[in-house]
Amino acid sequence: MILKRNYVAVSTAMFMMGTVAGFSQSIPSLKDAYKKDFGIGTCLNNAQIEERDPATTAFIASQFNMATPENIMKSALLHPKWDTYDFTMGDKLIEFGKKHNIKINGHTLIWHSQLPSFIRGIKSADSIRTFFTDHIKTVAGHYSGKVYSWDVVNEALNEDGTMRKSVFLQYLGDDFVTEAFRLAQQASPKTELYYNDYNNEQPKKRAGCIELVKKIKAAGVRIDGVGIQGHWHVGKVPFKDIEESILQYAALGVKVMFTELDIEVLPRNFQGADVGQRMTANAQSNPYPDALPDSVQQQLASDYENLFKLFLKHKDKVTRVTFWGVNDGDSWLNGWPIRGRTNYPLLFDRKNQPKPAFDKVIALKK
Ligand code: 9MR
Repeated sequence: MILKRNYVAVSTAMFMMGTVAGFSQSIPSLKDAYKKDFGIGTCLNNAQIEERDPATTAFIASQFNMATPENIMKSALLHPKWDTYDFTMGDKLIEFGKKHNIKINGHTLIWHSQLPSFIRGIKSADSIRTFFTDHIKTVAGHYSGKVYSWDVVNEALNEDGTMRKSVFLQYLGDDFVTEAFRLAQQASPKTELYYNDYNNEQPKKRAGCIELVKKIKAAGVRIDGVGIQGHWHVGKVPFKDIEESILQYAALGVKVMFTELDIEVLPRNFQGADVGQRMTANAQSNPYPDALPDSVQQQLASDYENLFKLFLKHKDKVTRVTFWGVNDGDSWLNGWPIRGRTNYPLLFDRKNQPKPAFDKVIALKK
């Protein structure tokens, strides 16, 4: 499979012929360009894991050396009933990784969202503890030696750095984070273990995150890294906070990674990735249904360029950069916080063609 950059040629007929149209030039590989610096990852959805489109599979294998399941390893999907686990899709992902030389980051063992529906009926601490313990032991045990790493706990913090009021906090108290790492370590001793959150480059949330890491370590439990999700906004990427966070997390002796990178280009009145938050559509909420205006495209390119400059500056501390989607068409941001928008947050367009942002990121390595 030869991966080519397409230059749209003269006639619509030729355009319709896709890769045959016009002339073409090879697309450089992100993972190869950055192979001495840090891993380059993407999240993967069901169609991609099942290799429904061979060209997409080849494209993924050419660009990425790490992957995170976008949804299939969340507890609602892996653990649909109290005593039933379904590893079908997760096992397919493991095979995908082996076949294409892609390391898998399990996502995620303990998260307040996308929980199995039976959790809502549970009203006792004992039962929540049984669920929590069995889930981690069974899932981390099943994938022990198969996944490279786990996001053990996801999004346990509020914006002010306090602990989020989740079902786990409510019934198990704030030691649940340490306990999750302890159980994961027992079930999967050779797997790297991470805490993952959004906005944890912001000073208050970062302070809470630092306390969590210290607490886990003080209990003699292993934590290998902190994931900063990196759901940012065009023209407003918080470079200073990001750099400060890389330094402060690394000073704790943990790896730092950017785990769900995308840059929002559409109007939104809040920052972050709280899936519970929604906005109402209005006449201005989907301003670019056909194409991204050049000025925004250039700002996006410059933001990505500056981000990767920063990642490279701290490549001794940053171990992975994972995009939350292969191309703009895959991104969850087309459906959140308003459904049915046309978003452009990634490096590849809807046809897997490189955008100016990709060219800037590659140019840093030339
Ligand atoms: O991209 C995921 C989307 O398909 C799901 O509908 C959503 C549901 O909760 O989760 C999205 O992924 C989230 C990730 O697992 C954790 N951080 C925030 C991500 C974006 O919401």
